[in-house]
Amino acid sequence: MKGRTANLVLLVVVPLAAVSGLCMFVLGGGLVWPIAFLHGAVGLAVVVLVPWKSIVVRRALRRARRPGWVVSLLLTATTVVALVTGVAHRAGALLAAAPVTTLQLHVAAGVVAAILTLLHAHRRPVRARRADVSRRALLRLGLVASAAGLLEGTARGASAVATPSGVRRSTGSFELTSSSVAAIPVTSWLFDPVPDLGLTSWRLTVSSGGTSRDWSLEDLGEWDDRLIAVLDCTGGWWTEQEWSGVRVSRLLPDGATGTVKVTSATGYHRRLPLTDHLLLATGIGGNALTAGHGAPARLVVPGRRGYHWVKWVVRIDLDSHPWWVEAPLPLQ
Ligand code: HEM
Ligand code: HEM
Ligand SMILES: Nc1nc2c(c(=O)[nH]1)N[C@H]1C(S)=C(S)[C@@H](COP(=O)(O)O)O[C@H]1N2
Ligand SMILES: [Mo]
Repeated sequence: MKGRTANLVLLVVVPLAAVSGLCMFVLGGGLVWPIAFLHGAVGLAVVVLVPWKSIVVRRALRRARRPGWVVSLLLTATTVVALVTGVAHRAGALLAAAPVTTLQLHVAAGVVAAILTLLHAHRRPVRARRADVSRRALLRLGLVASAAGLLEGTARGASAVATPSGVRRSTGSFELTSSSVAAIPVTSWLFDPVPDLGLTSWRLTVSSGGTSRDWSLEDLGEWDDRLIAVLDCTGGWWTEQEWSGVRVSRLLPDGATGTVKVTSATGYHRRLPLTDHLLLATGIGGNALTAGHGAPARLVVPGRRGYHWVKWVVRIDLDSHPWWVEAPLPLQ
């Protein structure tokens, strides 16, 4: 393979790593493992390409510095951070209690690396030629893909041996080492701070079909629905807890269908189909929720990643909009 082919392959590989990584977040569970395998293989393909890419870099370093070298430098740094943190997370270095987990650092570095790859390729354009799709070139590409798949398979095999079964989910998340409620990190998707909500003045507004009703925390105390469900944060950890509160369907007209937009006091919101077994939780593990974990009430969405589990809920709107009218991932 020539240096320019390595550049072209990297142009596909780094953005594809970011896209597949984000797909894992959106899928949330179940059949996520093929995407996880693809993601790991595509990420590790960057390592496989190092010998060829280093020819390009060495050639460039022999020449005078060109505008755009800062982008090249930052791209190299963020790619290395994404690779090291990806492998470290896989090896079990979770850092669940730290201000940022290994995987959060990984995602941040990965997103920036994908953007910088496009910028760098714009600054150092490489045009595809007909010879790039020759039989030999495709054979080499196949070898790179096989080597990457083999690396990912080995990494998976090694972590399956090193990790007791059941600790890792198909999303790649690890179970928190303690199952006590106190050990659950207080997490925000991006920037949401814990709001200061009074328990007695708090009201939940539920609207459907032009009518709306307010519920106080005391009103909701009429029910004690319980649900054991796994909170799986995209920070790379999960925990199974017993959540208590009221099933969302109880607050809606009988036989309601469609989707609900669930809104937090902070403005954070998610839209979910009523076919999900939504619980509006006021308690966890037999105790009232703490402010950090969403008091007075937070959503529990079995089978979906943590970013759907809206905390500090103040509004639920039922309508017939499809669930996908909102961004696939929150922007707040
Ligand atoms: C992980 C991805 C990548 C990393 C870490 C990376 C890193 C680098 C570095 C450090 C240099 C030398 C410094 C410089 O010229 O500014 C360089 C040069 C270069 N890169 Fe990349 N690069 C990546 C992906 C790409 C892609 C996707 C393309 C284009 C499709 C590309 C095309 C080039 C070209 C044409 C040169 C200059 C070669 C020369 O001047 O002879 N690179 N890259
Ligand atoms: C939007 C950005 C990204 C997201 C959301 C993301 C997400 C993830 C997740 C969830 C894992 C754990 C998978 C598992 O344990 O099964 C992971 C691992 C990994 N990621 Fe990413 N990632 C992103 C970007 C990147 C990029 C850009 C690269 C490469 C430059 C990369 C390379 C890796 C590697 C090498 C692993 C470890 C695979 C292994 O050990 O087998 N990721 N990533
Ligand atoms: N309002 C609001 N709710 C939110 C978030 C947020 O940032 N704002 N973060 C979500 C994310 S990413 C996760 S993993 C869970 C974390 O719940 P915990 O803090 O109880 O662990 O809350 C979710 N609910
Ligand atoms: Mo999360």
